[in-house]
Amino acid sequence: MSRLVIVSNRVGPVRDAARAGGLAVALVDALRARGGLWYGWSGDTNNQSAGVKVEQAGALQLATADLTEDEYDDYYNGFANRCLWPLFHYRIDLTAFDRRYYEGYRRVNAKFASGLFPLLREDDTIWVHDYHFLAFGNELRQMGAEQAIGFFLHIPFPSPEVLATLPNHDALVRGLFAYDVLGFQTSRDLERFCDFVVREAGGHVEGDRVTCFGRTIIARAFPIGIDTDGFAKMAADSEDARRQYEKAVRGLRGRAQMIGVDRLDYTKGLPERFQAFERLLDDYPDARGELVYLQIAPTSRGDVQAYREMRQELEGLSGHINGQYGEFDWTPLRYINRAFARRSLAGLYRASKIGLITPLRDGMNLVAKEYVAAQNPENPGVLILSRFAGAIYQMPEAIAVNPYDIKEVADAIQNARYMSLEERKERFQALFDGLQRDDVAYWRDSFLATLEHEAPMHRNAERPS
Ligand code: ADQ
Repeated sequence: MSRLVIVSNRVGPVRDAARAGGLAVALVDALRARGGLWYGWSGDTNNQSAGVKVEQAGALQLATADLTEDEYDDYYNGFANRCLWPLFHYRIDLTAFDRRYYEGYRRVNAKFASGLFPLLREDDTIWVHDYHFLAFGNELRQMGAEQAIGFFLHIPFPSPEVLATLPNHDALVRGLFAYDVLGFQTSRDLERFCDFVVREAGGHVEGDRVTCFGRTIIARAFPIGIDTDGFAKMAADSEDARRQYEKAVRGLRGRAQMIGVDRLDYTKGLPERFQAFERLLDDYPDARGELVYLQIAPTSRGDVQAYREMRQELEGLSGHINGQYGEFDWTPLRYINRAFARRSLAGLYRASKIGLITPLRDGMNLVAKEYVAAQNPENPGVLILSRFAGAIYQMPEAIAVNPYDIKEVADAIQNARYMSLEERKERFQALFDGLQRDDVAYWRDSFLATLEHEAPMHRNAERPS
């Protein structure tokens, strides 16, 4: 079996199991099983070029490189997080169309590719992740890399009209054709990509073979999953989860809890969610004193302006709701601005009768899946899920809502509060079965099987005999 090389903006966490999410664990498992290399940014900025640092972590190697301050500003904060992230989530209003950012992005993709190139072996399989590295494969090819290279996009692929607002969209899409396999979260993302290729770039599509710019590649949807059995077991059996569960239930004193867990990000629809909760308390007075909404949202990307503004807005809204509706013995909204260990989260999910996950746009959303996996099958909670999260395609038994429609979300919460045990169990079982079938190992293995077994045959067939 060939060596696996994973490329992503951040490496790991590899050693810290409490912090590592299902995705990191699944990738580390694959790297360990076959001996592999994980390559990306060290997380540090440094103006003296230190090159690539390689360290051994058991059976796998970690290779990291620093960014300079300018690279950090232009590539990471600039093009990745102030341009691609908002644009791919349909927030043209927040997108900074600054050519300097794009230049920085190209430079960093090239720098990282030239850092990896000398470490590569002839028969490596290379798997590149996410929007930070759209141009990485093309840079490697320019250096002469002939290995199988796949790419997976964790965020949505936007519609052609939205993507076309980006000045350098043609070069970015052209760069994607350097990969052998492109993976998207949902069939809708895949459709939008194909639409772009056909309408804007004059390419054509036959099944999952997409031809453009003189190359044919495989493009397919590979919806990402979680370690369903592991998460369910952790929620039910781990000491930390149980302790957190018991603490939460004690604190609730017979009240029901509704939970939301998100990175603090404008794509997650948090202000709208707070407003929907307020609307619930307005329209359904029986919820007052009876329901506690716990929102966990640790700060992310705090040095980008839009994130700081949203944080202020949320503090204002939560203060308003608690001031308006709170009683001396009931705080309606608990808004906590920090990350929790995964085990504690599992206990909190299990202690919550409702999971409220209403992003305005989301590639997949793993929190929705974790919430379901953590439930007690004998008395499961209800998932309310945005119709704009990729997860909705795999989780049709959730209550689907339009996160912009505050009244609809308020009604869905009320509906969830009174859902019968029988209906809750039915929905839970269907959701859980789906999560068990399409878990993170399935996602990883199906992507790699396509890259390693289908793409080479297809590349050979393309070569003139
Ligand atoms: P994210 O936007 O980060 O990921 P999501 O999938 O919801 O979104 O969460 C990723 C992980 O972060 C989950 O495992 C979750 O438990 C953890 N997390 C979130 N908030 C936390 C908190 N307060 N404390 C501790 N852990 C927390 C991107 C895309 C998603 C896509 C994933 C994976 O934006 O759409 O699902 O990648 O492909």
